[in-house]
Amino acid sequence: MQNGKKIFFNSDQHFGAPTAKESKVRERIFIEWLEHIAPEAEEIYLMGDLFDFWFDYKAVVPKGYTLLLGALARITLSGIPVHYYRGNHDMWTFYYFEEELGFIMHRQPEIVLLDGKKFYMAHGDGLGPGDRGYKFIKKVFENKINQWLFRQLHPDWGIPLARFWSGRSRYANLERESREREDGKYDDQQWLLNEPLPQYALHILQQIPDIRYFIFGHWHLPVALQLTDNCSYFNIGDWITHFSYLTFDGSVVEAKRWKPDI
Ligand SMILES: [Mn+2]
Repeated sequence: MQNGKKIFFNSDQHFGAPTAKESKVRERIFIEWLEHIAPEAEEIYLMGDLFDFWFDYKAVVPKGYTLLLGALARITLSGIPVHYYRGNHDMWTFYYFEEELGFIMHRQPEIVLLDGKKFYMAHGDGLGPGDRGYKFIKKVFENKINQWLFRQLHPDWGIPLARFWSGRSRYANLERESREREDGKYDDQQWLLNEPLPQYALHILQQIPDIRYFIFGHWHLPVALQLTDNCSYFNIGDWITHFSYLTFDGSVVEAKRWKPDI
């Protein structure tokens, strides 16, 4: 990497949750992080679910996030490319992030070369075996007619409805995660490897053996697994409880934590 700069990866901030007031605290911490890393950032990859819910209405922007959006726009204006892999909570970003914030949008998993090394990058939702329920709902949410129907709802009704829905899935996930943590599953490498995303990565790796790194968001647990001698797997984690992120300096990917001063 030129002049000792790094590529930064961050994901699953879920801003707006659980309440606007509580989210603001995390937004402030994220802005501090952005400003701290900017001088050494070659590029920034945001791997999805920046917002707990986002919808691009034609003439209305979801209220809030003013300082955050300004800080992100300032980053892209300063010439640092910000890549965005759309998440499942903000799959209804159509133009706003691109046009207003200057993000480079990615809507599908992609293989990219970073400093000559092959990275497989995706938010991670709906990949790997199982989770048929979500895969069905994703089709419903991606349907253009359904999106048009949702747009007809006044945002004062539509946004709280979507937040309620999103909150329910979040609490279900939190409950499952705390059970898995208590059962010690997160210390069990074999258990982690058998989860859908690592299984998906192993499957892709069989077809494309020269991938060096898999980088995913979505699963809100910071995970680092060695898939083979030459290939590593990372879940970034989240910006809710872990404040975790990754850096790549051209030779190694490192998992890090930001120590918020709450
Ligand atoms: Mn998420």
